[in-house]
Amino acid sequence: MKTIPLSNGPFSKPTTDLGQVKADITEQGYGIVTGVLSQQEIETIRAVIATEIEKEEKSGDIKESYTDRDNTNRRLNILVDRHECFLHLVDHPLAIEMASWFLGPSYLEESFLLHGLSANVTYPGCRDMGVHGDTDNVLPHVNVPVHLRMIWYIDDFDEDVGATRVVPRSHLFGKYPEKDGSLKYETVAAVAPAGSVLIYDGRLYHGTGANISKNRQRAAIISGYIQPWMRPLACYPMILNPKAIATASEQCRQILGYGTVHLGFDQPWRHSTEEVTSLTIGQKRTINEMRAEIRQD
Ligand SMILES: O=C(O)CCC(=O)C(=O)O
Ligand SMILES: [Fe+2]
Repeated sequence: MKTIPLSNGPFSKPTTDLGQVKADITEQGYGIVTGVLSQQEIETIRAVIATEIEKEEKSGDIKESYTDRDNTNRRLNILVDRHECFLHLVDHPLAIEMASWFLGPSYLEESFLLHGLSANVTYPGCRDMGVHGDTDNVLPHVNVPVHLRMIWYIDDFDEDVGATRVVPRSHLFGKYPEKDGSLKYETVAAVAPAGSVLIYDGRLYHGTGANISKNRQRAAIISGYIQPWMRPLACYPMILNPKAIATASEQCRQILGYGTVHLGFDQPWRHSTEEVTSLTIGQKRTINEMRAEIRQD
């Protein structure tokens, strides 16, 4: 088997400097921001994850993921329905700043969309996930950035506990990795303390590391943001409990897909329930403002 060696370093290092993180994402495909979540936020999320996993284990309704090699990890989806702490990650100021920067302006000013929001918890013995690109779920490889990923570290991520592994600069390889195992890629571990966020271009080759620790778990919350003209992994207005987002900001609801510009051609969702339609957001500008933008004469 052929192994593709790492590109020349130095590689992205954890930092609080968002200018540096943006430069790292552009050049290396990923950057790491430290000190984003407070101790309180980390503990709340960790406790909610533990309770939710326990519930699923008791009910026997455990969601397996085809992307993992075995079931020594736990994945949780539909997080927004489970606890409000996850709603705060959707429109967290860091997510808004980075997604706005990465994705640029949107057609008719509709905000970018949430492409996924899930938890991945690995335990000792969990094998690595294998190198992949996240955007290959949604569209053919494109040579522009259209998908920003964020991994929120709920525990300390180090080599032993299976920190996410990345192939620096692979966002520029121009194709996704082979899925037949014929090529192997050297990777580096994105090591950083709990409360940090790994932010990467959806084209970056990466994957969960193997958890070879004796007795430590490693919890991650994984989110993604895409252009509103792309199709997210989930149609949140159809699967979320409207009560769970009753307090969400307008921007948060738009990110979750309640904007009626792209989903409805600016028509109200006339056949949804009143509870759902009351959460939708239409075009924010007047017709004349929009006309003025495209015709100056
Ligand atoms: O948990 C991780 O470290 C990464 C998981 C991942 O890459 C994925 O679920 O696509
Ligand atoms: Fe991934």
